[in-house]
Amino acid sequence: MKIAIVCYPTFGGSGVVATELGIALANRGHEVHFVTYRQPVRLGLLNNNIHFHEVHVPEYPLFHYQPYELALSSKLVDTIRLYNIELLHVHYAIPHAYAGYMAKKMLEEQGIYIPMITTLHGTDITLVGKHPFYKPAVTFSINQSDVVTAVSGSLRQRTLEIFDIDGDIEVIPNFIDGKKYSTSFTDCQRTNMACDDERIITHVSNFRKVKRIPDVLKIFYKIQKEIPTKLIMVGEGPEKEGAERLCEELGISEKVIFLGNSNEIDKILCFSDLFLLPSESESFGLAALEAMINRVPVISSNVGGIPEVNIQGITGFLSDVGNIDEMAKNALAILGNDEILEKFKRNAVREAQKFDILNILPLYEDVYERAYKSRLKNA
Ligand code: GMT
Repeated sequence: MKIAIVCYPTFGGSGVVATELGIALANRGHEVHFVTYRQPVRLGLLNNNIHFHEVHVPEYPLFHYQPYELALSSKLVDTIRLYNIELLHVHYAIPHAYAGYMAKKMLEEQGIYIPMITTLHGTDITLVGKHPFYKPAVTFSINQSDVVTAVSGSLRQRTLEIFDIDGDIEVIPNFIDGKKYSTSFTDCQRTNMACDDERIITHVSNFRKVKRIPDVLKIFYKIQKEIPTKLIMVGEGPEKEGAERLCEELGISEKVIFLGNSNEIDKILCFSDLFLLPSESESFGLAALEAMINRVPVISSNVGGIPEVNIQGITGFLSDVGNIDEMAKNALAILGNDEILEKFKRNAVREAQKFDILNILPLYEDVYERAYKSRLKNA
């Protein structure tokens, strides 16, 4: 099939899922065309099956806001026509489903019918999308999509609660490519990061408020008082500066390493003993899943889709948002004993394997098949 994928090309989870999905589809023989404003960060070399089309938004000083949706929908119309694209898959309702709908309508005027699949990822619903300024447009674009998927049962439920949705929403969870990890390195170069007697704790995110970065540091503060530990903070975002200041205030700067954005998350997770994800809301928690497949247990909040990934008492522990004391206590229970830590590590990887792309890709292909049939009906 010839599929156009629209996503955010940045380090955010939705962009990662869209990119990895596109790569997997291309490996299965589909022709995949990414349409976005920059080449997605996880997209490596382009080939016969993977194409990238950049959306340019010409700057015009008269406009206070440059019209990205307009440029995106025009680029979609051109790309779909030029490459005879058969399906459009947009990740993130805002503004991609909206722009996708406009492209679909413009193409219909030219006698071309293109089915649109919209995948909801979380903040497009739970944070931004439900704002009264956006809600009517988000409701409309979801209802106009031929198939709608959400990345967890929890996100599906929240979407149905918040918006007036006409049709069904299918759940297709986030995934990881287990093959990548089964052949991964054995030398984690742990000694570059910590001494032999130190445990390594990791947090990976885009440092937005929703990730509760101060909680990460306060949990770590309590842990390091009890056992020798280092904290690795991976990512960039608005909360980073405040985090560096808080480390100084807490007197833990020497034990916290800020690494910035990284394309080598797996290498970092390879030498990690525990992952912290105390988010305010999280539709799935791809970062937790990536930790788990690398044998890293997770201490997280008990919100959104996280309980569908991090299993209480098995792969880690979940607590109410902001319950720093309990999160630190649970972390110490795992880190304080070699045998317990090993058991949690084994469990983490076993549970993560359930989300292997080999299990998830057929679910997307099934959705594509059904959407494609609707195309034939409408042709
Ligand atoms: O929160 C992020 O890290 C980025 C965000 C995004 O919009 O790209 O991630 C969302 O989508 C991911 C992929 O489906 C989910 O795993 C994350 O849980 C979700 N983030 C939130 O719901 C806050």
